[in-house]
Amino acid sequence: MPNSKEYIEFDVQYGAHNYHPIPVVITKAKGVWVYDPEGKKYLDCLSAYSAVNQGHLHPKIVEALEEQLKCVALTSRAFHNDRMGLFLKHLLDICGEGFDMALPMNTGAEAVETAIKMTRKWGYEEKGVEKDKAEIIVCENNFHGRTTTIIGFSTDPDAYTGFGPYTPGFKVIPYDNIEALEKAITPNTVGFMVEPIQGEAGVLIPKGGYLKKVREICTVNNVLMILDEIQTGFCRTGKMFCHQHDGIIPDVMTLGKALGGGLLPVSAVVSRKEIMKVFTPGTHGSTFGGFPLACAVGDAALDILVDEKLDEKATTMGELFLQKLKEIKHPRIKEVRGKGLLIAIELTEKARPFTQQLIDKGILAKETHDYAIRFAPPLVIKEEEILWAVNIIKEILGS
Ligand code: IF1
Repeated sequence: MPNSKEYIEFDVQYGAHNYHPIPVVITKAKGVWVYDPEGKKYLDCLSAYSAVNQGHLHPKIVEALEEQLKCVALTSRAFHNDRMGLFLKHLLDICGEGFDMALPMNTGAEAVETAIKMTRKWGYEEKGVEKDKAEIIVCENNFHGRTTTIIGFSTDPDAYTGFGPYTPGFKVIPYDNIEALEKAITPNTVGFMVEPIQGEAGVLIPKGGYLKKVREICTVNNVLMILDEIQTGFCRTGKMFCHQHDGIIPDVMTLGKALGGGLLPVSAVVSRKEIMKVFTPGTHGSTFGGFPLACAVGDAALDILVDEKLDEKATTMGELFLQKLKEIKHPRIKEVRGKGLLIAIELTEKARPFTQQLIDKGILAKETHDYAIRFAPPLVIKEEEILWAVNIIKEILGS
């Protein structure tokens, strides 16, 4: 059996170098713990970027997958299947008021692309914007995926350099800046797409009331408010969806990651019929979108969030984690911030060495943009596991 070093060599030799992974090889996982080939265990504080909110290999989600495998896995949308419609109803029921139609896709980026296409077509057919003049506003330091259109409106040079020419029709404004949004809106603006908390940017939380004001401005200007909850959704921030902290309802939501229960890529766009009706047969699709296996896993993934009250757990465990981290007064810590179990420590120095020290002591966390380290464990984490992690962080910072 190869060892970690050899597995890494295989990756380097045969895989494109589009990542610089932390030098840990994961060969087994269960709940909040992952294991390397040498048997070392780590507390997973990344959760595959919030795609494992329910914990690794949750038995009920695995069982749902195994049961569906006895029936049918993939039909394509050329035909109906007995899982998709009921799964989408389940998802819409969980999304609550303001959402009565969904379009299933696979990755988050596909959901974002779907939302962009829907918003543009709605702009032309319903708002009356002149053909090919639709504008969508996005924010600096956004992360919405890696397709050519999406990276075209990224402000991260690593994400966009060398991939031009870019898709036109996007405006970039500062995050958490209402005046900038008001100024950027023109008669051709069809949508404003924003993350309720900017995850990749380092867990940037807007000032209170930001989303409420965005909602008002979008309503007054007949601009679709598109919230990308691919990372903040499904209980990560202590509510089923992050925007619920602000008591507002967006026009469109993109969803993904934890919708797949840590097993499969399952994403979706949710909105209202009068917007989603712009999609007519043949105008959009994908081979796997809404396939029975994904719907079975998605149903179970949603059930776990509700049955295990993972919104409440993310709230209580997140408050504990945040409070304990804030108590660590240390010159190397510039700021500790977070909502629910989406937490970041911003250091006064480069974070990668700190990340390595965490790994040496059995905590898998990842730095984001040099100085911040994100802590986003599965929402099933227990109090004693959080306290164990905090003690290790204290040990390292104390050193
Ligand atoms: C990578 C970041 C996180 C997302 C939001 C859409 C997508 C993502 C808010 C696209 C995906 C992933 C992608 C992965 C690393 C990770 C990431 F660092 F890239 F930015 F989580 F913060 N909207 N985020 O966070 O979903 O197509 O990946 O399913 O590309 O390196 P996807």
